[in-house]
Amino acid sequence: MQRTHRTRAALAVLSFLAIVALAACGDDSGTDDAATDTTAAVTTAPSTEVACDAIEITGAFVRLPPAENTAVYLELTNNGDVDTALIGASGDFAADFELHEMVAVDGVMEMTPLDPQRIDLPAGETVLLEPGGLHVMAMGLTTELAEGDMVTVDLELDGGCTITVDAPVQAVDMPTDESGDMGG
Ligand SMILES: [Cu+2]
Repeated sequence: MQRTHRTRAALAVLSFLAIVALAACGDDSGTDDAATDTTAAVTTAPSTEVACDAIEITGAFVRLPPAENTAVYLELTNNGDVDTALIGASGDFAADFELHEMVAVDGVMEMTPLDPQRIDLPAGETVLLEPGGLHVMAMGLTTELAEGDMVTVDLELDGGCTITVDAPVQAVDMPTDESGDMGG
């Protein structure tokens, strides 16, 4: 599945390049602006697809909910050569999802929504969402979750594609309080 997708993307890139090459050959009458626009449009679409395809997600899990909110943790690796970002999440087990980070407020670590809602995934790098750090907050659970249950989380990447991951519910020893008592 993955491979087919990737192959198709590669073919798309190749055919786009072929079209650009043909256009370039036939275009010697000095319409430079038009040629530049075509090239820009062509490179945008395939590279976005490649960026999403290159994201590898490992170790996803959901914290055993202590309250009506919980957090999703995972590791994202960008195996591609295009920078991208995690810009949102969704799922059917909670009403709202937000990207959160932990920050020190008067010497106490508190979680806060990222502003903007964006976790950069630079090409070739791995970004860890872990207890005490970045996490996907799931607020207003719509399902009672027990240890060992599996939930599905859709991760939205910059460029408009979504990666779906299965995450088991696990009890977590928290280094800090992320119990969701943040008034929202
Ligand atoms: Cu949070």
